[in-house]
Amino acid sequence: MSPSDHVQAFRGVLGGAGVVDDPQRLASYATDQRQLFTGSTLAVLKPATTKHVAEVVRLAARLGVGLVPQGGNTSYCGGATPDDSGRQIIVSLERMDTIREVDPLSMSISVDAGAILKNVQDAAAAAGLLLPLSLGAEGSCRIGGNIGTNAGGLSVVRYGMTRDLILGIEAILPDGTIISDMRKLRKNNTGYDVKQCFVGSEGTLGIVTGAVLRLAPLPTRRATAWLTLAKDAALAELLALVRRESGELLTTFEFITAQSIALAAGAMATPPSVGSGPGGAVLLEFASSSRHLDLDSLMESVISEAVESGWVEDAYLAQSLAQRASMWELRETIPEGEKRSGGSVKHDISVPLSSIQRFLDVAGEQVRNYRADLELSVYGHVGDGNLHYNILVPHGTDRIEFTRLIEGSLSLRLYDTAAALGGTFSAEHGVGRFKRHLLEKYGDAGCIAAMRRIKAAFDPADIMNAGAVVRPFEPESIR
Ligand code: FAD
Ligand code: 2HG
Ligand code: ZN
Repeated sequence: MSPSDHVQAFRGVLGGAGVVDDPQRLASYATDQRQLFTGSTLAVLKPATTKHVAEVVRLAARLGVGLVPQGGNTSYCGGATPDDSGRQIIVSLERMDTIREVDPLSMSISVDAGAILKNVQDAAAAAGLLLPLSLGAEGSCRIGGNIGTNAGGLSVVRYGMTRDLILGIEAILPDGTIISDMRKLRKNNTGYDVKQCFVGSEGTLGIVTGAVLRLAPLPTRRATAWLTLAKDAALAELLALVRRESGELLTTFEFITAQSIALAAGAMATPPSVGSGPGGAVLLEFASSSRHLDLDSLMESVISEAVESGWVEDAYLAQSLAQRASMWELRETIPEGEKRSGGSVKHDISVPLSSIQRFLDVAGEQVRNYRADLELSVYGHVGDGNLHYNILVPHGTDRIEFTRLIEGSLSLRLYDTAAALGGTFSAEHGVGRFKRHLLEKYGDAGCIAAMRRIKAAFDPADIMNAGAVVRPFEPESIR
């Protein structure tokens, strides 16, 4: 069968509306979000139901065609992008975006995997509940992609990552078998936790078509503060202080350096009312659904203790929703600010909290030694030990060439430092196609062997997102 016969066969399953093969429309689907790589796809398949997905997968298995699941295509490591072989087809879940059910008493929401994260948050909020997953791409990323990458975001310090929010799953295995475990149970110790296999698997084990997510009480009160830090402020110690005093009320502790603040401010329509201290800044938020807690006065007490410690120079407590929104916008606009400045080489590292300062010191020296004029944009979810340690592309330099150069040299030194401190080269963005060699270099050999066995057990014919995360399956390598 020729490639165009393949497309025709999929059209037979999905109808005309379910298959896009106009080359002009394919380009954006076949290019990763950071525009580092464009793969090749014969078509984009857009199933509208779970049954459709199962039929597509069965047909692909029969024809020997590879599939690449795609949600919002906002991920950072090329996991949603096909390779350049021309033998893979993208399956976009964008037509499967129904909110199936909100159950306020079970505190759960059941959705199609193509539902946009923001729409799921809104549906939960309409029922007085919170979907505690929040990230800058929430207006376009989709639940299947969040599950695929085990997305983190801006409130992990309190609620955990996507993995912590999954109660049930519906998914199609690479032979077309439907897993239909959309239960809302918190407790269900009945063998292997199959749904968790899909979390963070980046489309390599099957296609997620639905999920049940855990909800939390919707905060009715928030206290949001912007702390400007003194030079050499002890970040981990400051976080420990805040944690000790605020306990479970702490939802956000985001660290931002002056350079990142300047980049974001430059990309905002209205200039922010807050800025940086010599040691950067922290966006801090407490939230509660209780009407009886006085979060503002708790925040004020925590801040004054932090100021006394000498780590915090100044603090601004948001006095209105508009002020809070402006602080959040400043944080969330950093990736856009980097893009507008010409782009950056990203390092999504994580180290134990006790080693954050050491990482910053050693990495700073490594960058200076490599090339003294390089500029950094460093920020991140320090509450989770996660730093975005990004190196700005110098003005007038080709972004792709610079990225290749840095990733083959300086990046490895930075990852070595993170690894030596017990950290990782990818805290939240995954492995995808771009970081597979890093998993091979830094991953535990036993874990990688286990991953290959899991991949081979789920997908012996290597249909699902071949080439992402782990090396293509070689039978002898798993014996
Ligand atoms: P895609 O990019 O479409 O896919 C991601 C992976 O999941 C791919 O490997 C794909 O094959 C697989 N996949 C997609 N759908 C399915 C499915 N239905 N079944 C099986 N596999 C599937 N990430 C964070 O963790 N924290 C952040 O704070 C954060 N902030 C961001 C801010 C911005 C501005 C941007 C652009 C991105 C940010 N990201 C962040 C990265 C990204 O938004 C997340 O990784 C998100 O979870 C990806 O969702 P998506 O729908 O776009 O997935
Ligand atoms: C964030 O935290 C995202 O804003 C994006 O994870 C990080 O662009 C980046 O480096
Ligand atoms: Zn992040």
